[in-house]
Amino acid sequence: MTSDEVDKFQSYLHQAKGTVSDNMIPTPLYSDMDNGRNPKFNEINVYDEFVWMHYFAARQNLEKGRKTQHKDIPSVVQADFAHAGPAFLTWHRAYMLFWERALQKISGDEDFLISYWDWAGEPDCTVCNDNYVGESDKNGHTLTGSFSNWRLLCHDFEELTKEGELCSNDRDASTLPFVERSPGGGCQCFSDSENGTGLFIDGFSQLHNLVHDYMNGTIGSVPTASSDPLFFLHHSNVDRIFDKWLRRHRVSRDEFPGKSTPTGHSRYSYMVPFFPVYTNDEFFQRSEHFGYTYDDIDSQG
Ligand SMILES: [Cu+2]
Repeated sequence: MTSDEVDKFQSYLHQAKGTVSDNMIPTPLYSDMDNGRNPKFNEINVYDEFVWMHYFAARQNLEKGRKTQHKDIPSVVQADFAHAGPAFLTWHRAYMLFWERALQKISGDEDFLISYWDWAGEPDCTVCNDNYVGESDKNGHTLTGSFSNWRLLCHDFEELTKEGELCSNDRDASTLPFVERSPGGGCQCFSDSENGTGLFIDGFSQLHNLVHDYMNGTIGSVPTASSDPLFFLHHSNVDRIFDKWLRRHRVSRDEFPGKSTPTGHSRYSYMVPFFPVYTNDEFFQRSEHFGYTYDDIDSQG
């Protein structure tokens, strides 16, 4: 990134954090709104709206054994619409495009594009400095630089899920923890088991997971990950690799699996919770279809 691009990246993120979104988020679950008769929603800033969407897609949306008032709906599956299945790639692509569009809109800069951090062969988090996304403070794991006072939503998502409650932004912001990161510290990068992050699935998206886990902090746990701005530089690179793969193997959208997938991950599933709605296969196409490309990519990948 040129210094001008870095300045824009930082300043647009701050604008997003300081701009109220046109959308609202629910504070309790639908069932706690008298099944819709007593709607409860909160305003949210544009940045946190995206944090919340990532959390919401990954929470256990349909809990096992959860009672439903509709006897004809026996849904008792746990669903992560965005991870641990083929929709991982398409969901995150849609998410990044929605996010990029949102930043273009609030900044008025229609030419703004998200940059990627190509971590292949990197010795450490080379973008973890004040020019980009801050480094970890010497006194702890919190960040230096312009994101040092950023706080995260949904840090207590586990307790909330156990209680059958939804994470929302209805708490006093000053009580929320700061975004943390400590690259390389406490890394269990070569663990292949479920370790509470929900990121590990044998043989699947391992490189992507290792980067999350290596950062040792907010970005290492799915429901909070995108509170760290590094998330977007990382996922832009994941999208770049996805695009190279689509080109190199001449993959067509018809090849997106239609059966035997986890809930939300089949070809014609709508990606939750985006609106307007899109199916997975619509985003299983080369990036040029969506009007963008990468600087080191050609028709062969
Ligand atoms: Cu994710």
